Amino acid sequence: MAESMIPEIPPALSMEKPGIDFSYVGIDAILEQMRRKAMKQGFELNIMVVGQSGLGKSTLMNTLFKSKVSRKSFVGTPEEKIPQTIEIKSISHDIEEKGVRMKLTVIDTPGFGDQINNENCWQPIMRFINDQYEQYLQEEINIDRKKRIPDSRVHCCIYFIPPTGHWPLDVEFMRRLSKVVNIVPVIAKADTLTLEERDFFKKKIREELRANGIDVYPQKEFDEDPEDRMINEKIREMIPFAVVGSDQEYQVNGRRLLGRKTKWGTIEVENIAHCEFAYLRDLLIRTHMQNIKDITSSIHYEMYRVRRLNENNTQANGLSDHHPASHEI
Ligand SMILES: Nc1nc2c(ncn2[C@@H]2O[C@H](COP(=O)(O)OP(=O)(O)OP(=O)(O)O)[C@@H](O)[C@H]2O)c(=O)[nH]1
Ligand SMILES: [Mg+2]
Repeated sequence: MAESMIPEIPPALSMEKPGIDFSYVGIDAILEQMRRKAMKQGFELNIMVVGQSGLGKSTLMNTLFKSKVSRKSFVGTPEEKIPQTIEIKSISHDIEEKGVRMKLTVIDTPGFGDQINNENCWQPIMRFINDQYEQYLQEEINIDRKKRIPDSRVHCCIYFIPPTGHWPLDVEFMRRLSKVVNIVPVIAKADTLTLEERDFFKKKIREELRANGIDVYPQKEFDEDPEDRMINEKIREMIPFAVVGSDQEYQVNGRRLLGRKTKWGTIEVENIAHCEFAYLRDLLIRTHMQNIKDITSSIHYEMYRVRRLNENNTQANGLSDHHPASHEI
């Protein structure tokens, strides 16, 4: 009876196999185990879009869903006009490719800049980001802790800079955001700039980010080794990505592609000769997804957790009666 429960030794592990290499330990088999575990669990990535009103945040979000990332799984009505965003809204798509599952969530936020007083326009967004950390924290400290905590933390925030030049408000917003979340700045509606203007503006923004101590993703201090540094240095030289968004498909030379049709031709959104949307998408989804999530977890979330712990200690010592909101920085 008991014997029948012993699993059969697969041929690869059988000692009787002729010509077996006894010096081979088989540590590399861990890779296959990790791969199987990851395939079973799937991946989650939460991206937020932030910026002034009318810069094309919702459009770019749709571009991402409709681009090569998930064109297969896209179901929707392409002709619908995107309305102005009036509340923070999360939209998720399940994507599957070669057996790997991924849940891509985009958090669309209402643009600011419409109000007469835009002073504290970052508050609802900062609150949302911190609320997700708080939810995760509560799940973590729960005695009946779930085997797998649902992760709604914002892994990355795409910050839209107007092509017409940015406001002091944008600098202040990015400065605050960069302390709690990974931010990737983009120049919105880059089709409205000439190539020279684009290059000049990109350089100017990089200088200004540096001058204001705004550390955007990929942050230099988190480069893991020289190889990492080399790759990330190239990205840092390209930031901010000059993007163009569209949810309309056109037929160009027999190919269907996402683009913006003008009198002079079609701007192909996914063509790197036309704009840098594909670089942004590849950074987020193809090359740096795991790293973006690791930094969220080990740096941004960890900082939030420590802050909350300190708040609790202060309260426990009766030093303050301040409610642990942790919302504002
Ligand atoms: N030229 C150009 N127009 C764009 C681009 N992306 C979006 N638009 C247009 O800009 C307008 C506003 O786009 P939305 O995507 O609604 O902008 P939003 O940032 O979500 O606006 P709010 O929801 O008000 O914050 C629409 O008419 C879009 O067609 C772009 O890359 N280039
Ligand atoms: Mg919108």
